[in-house]
Amino acid sequence: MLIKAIEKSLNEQISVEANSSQFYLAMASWAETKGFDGVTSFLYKHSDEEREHMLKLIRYVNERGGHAVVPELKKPPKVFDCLSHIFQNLLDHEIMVTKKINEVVDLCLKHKDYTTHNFMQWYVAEQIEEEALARTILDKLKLIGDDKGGLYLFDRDILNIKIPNNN
Ligand code: OFO
Repeated sequence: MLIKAIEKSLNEQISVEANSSQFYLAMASWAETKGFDGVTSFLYKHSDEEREHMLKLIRYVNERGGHAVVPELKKPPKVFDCLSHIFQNLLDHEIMVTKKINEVVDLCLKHKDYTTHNFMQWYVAEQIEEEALARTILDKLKLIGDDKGGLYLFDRDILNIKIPNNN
């Protein structure tokens, strides 16, 4: 059985994951309108992964006797300046997500909920990889700058990058 404080913080995390999915969906839609096919497909997949993260939490909360709440979604931005802007946003967002996950983990320790603590380790590991991937992509984009040929190749090569999924 989940204690109320843990249930509340897991429900907040459900909202974070749902809004991550929504944010990346908006990025994917922008990239699609600009003809970046590789980036579009990467971001649609990333958005799907975040929805999976949300679902995993929903199932866990309900299995442990709590009630997972399907959250309201914030309206994400419609327009982005460029690909670097997208991936800087993505990295900043993932850093915020990591902070939120760490808060859940802290609370688990405070309340000695070792089962949820164990469950959350999947998210802790996932965040390390997601942040590292976003940093690698941003570094590549910084090297490319405004070079159109470089951006074309980047858009093609990103199709080969696997989004972390510790399943
Ligand atoms: Fe990348 O955020 Fe989910 O956990």
